[in-house]
Amino acid sequence: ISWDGCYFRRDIGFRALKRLSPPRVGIVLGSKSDLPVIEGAQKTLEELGISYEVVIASAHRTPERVREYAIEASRRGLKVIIAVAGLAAHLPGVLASQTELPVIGVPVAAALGGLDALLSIVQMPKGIPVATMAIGKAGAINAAVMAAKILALGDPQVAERLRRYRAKLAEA
Ligand code: RP5
Repeated sequence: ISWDGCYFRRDIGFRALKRLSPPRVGIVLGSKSDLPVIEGAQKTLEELGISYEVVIASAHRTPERVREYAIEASRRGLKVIIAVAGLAAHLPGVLASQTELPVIGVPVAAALGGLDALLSIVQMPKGIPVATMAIGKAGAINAAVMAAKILALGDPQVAERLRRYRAKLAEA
């Protein structure tokens, strides 16, 4: 499996991503049906000038793909993984168990209002954390902001863009 290039984006049929440099954030979705949840997150990352990729890999339907992605993520230059899933949402935890990168989990409301996914993601055993966001679109946007905050620790440009982003929120 090659994770580089446009293969998965073409597969998804998603609009062209602003990706001038190698991705620093990897957004992994448990299903194509999760795509609408991350639109705001994508816009936020673009506004903050953070390169990202979108990949579909399911902890249950394509576990080998998830494993390969987690194992290769750091070597490929990714700094943060955002994992988005609904129902028995094992994806963020399974990724976190196989990479040293920080994993941010976003529960999707596919059933039970998303409470099932929230609890699946947040209740990690000690030693393997997943930074768990709110359910749905707001959580996905916050995942993008959280990823930016992590990157900002070593990137003054991202820190400055985040400062402006927050000023804009206050203004609004
Ligand atoms: C999860 O189950 C996905 O993350 C999605 O939120 C939910 C439903 O998936 P589909 O049946 O729509 O593929 O794996």
